[in-house]
Amino acid sequence: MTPKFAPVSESQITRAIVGEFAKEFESYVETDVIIVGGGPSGLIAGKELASAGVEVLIIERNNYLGGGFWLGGFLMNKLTVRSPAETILEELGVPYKEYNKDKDKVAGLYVADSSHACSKLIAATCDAGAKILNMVALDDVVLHNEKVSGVVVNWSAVSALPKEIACVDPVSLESKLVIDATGHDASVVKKLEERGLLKTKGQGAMWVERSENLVVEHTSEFYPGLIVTGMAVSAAYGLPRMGPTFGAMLMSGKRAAEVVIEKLRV
Ligand code: 48F
Repeated sequence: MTPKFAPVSESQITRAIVGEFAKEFESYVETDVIIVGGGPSGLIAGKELASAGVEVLIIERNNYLGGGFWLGGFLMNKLTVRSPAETILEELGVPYKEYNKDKDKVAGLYVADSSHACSKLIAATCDAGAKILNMVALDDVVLHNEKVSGVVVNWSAVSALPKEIACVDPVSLESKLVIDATGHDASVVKKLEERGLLKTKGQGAMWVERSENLVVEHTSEFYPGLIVTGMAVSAAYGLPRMGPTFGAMLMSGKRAAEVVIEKLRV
């Protein structure tokens, strides 16, 4: 049988979008935590925080969430994690298998379908209650008394245009804490470096065996009010890169959420 759709007009659809967006946006103009970057580390930090009852807004410059998690590497949609990070795939309900250890004499290397893993992670973050503002790019930080207290943002489309064509002032969103989850760019950290407030070391060369532990260990408050997670940790502290394996991204996101929860308690 052909379905009979509800009788709704064009203007009612527009009002529903504008009204609901404006209401939600207004409620997140001041929030507990803003996460800049919706890749694996930012998403899992958002999921953990929202599950713990923290108000959290994720800002993502693309229209899609997931960052580098959509592909394992080299345009191939199989991703890897090293033990013990398969426990997070388990938690998310992502099917995975141990890589052929007999042939390659390797133990504790797991492979999953990246589309499946990324969709499950996005869904878990949204289900937990994190709010998403996509197509929005970081323009600057809000800095009060030498503490990061929010972000300045603009629509990605505006940020991408030359200033002489799109001379549009951004807006500010305030939060108790900000997480830089922008990956290799460490975009939030760089805004502080541009002002001479800190010095980053820049990402080190590839060394997977060292990098994953170091990234999780160094997930911390890098500047008052600003926590770094994922590859932003590597860029901030000058740690080796790890290439196409994602265990440390997931574990660093969880660690970032723990750091935030400890700080919010104080
Ligand atoms: O790059 P990305 O996936 O960062 P991550 O969570 O994970 C890194 C891995 O994907 C991989 C790796 C290790 O496995 O080397 O690269 O650290 O996700 C970063 C997200 O931040 C967004 C960007 O579009 C992406 O979705 N982003 C970056 N800069 C900005 C931003 C910005 N200025 N404003 C808003 N979003």
